Amino acid sequence: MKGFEGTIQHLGLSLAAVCEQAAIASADWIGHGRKNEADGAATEAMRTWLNRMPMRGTVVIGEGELDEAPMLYIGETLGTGFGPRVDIAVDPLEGTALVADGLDNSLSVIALAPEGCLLHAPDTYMEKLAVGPAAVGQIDITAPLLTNLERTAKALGKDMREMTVSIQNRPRHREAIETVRRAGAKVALFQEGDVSCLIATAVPGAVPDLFYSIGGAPEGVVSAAAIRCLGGDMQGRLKPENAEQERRCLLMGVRPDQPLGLSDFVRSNDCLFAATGITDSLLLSGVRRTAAGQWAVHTMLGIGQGQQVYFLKSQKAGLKSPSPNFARA
Ligand code: VTB
Repeated sequence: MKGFEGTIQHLGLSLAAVCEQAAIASADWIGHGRKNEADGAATEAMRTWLNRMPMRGTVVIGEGELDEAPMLYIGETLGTGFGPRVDIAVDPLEGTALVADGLDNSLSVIALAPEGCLLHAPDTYMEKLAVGPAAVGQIDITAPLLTNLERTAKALGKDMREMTVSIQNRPRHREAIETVRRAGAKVALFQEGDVSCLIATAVPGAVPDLFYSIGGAPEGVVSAAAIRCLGGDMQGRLKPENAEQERRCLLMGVRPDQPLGLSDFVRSNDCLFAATGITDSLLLSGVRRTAAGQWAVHTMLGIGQGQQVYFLKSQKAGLKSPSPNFARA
């Protein structure tokens, strides 16, 4: 943790506000079949509002590399230039296809930690396993899924038939799905958006007891910050698909297949996590227009130090998001 000055907890509420603005900006695009426009609106709003925060931030997980010239590229510096030095991981629109198709489970998400404390994850797949606070220390990504399921059930004091495992509905997970069902437990399949499903394992009252899936590595780091704030547990392993991706893993200092724990993803308790629902999900309600013409938004804010987690319902005027331009369709 080099060059870190001051604490970051006081940035919590403004971080939540950044997510809210990104979610509101993309909400006009729900159901219009235009992934890029929805993503662009969320990204632009997130960047504008992050730049107003009193911090010296660097994007370590973003929308791409500098040479691809996206907004919120890896290495971009953000904030007013005064305040703590922080690493920023963003996913302005988690579930672009969901928003384009008007489906549930999309979020706007950010994680923040002191400089040098967030894993620089390459844009490859990652195998992920997560549980809530009652099963901390019970998961092992190198062990068979069945072992993880049995140990989690024991820690939760649940019968196998009461256990639910959240898994993304993909052919690559066929064996995992069969393993869980053969063991007598339930599988809650989801189509897209592993961040909300993974985090839900650590939220009291939410359905999944265990999360297992191979999904995006950047999403894994963002999710880990939330799990850290919630006091749950998570492990992962990068799953590069070719030699070029393997090279990128090594460049970022992570051996492919090296088991990663919560403190590898987020190397400090002093982290922040914020997510605002765009469409409804297990975690949060989506953005709504109120009768008074305001925006009603639902945001989760996690403050790692002290493991404080808030679910905030706010009403705001919001940025005027650009109306969908159907002429360009
Ligand atoms: C994963 C997951 C994301 O997209 O990246 C997934 O982490 C992509 O999976 O949450 P496929 O390559 O199998 O489509 C999301 O579900 C949504 O961005």
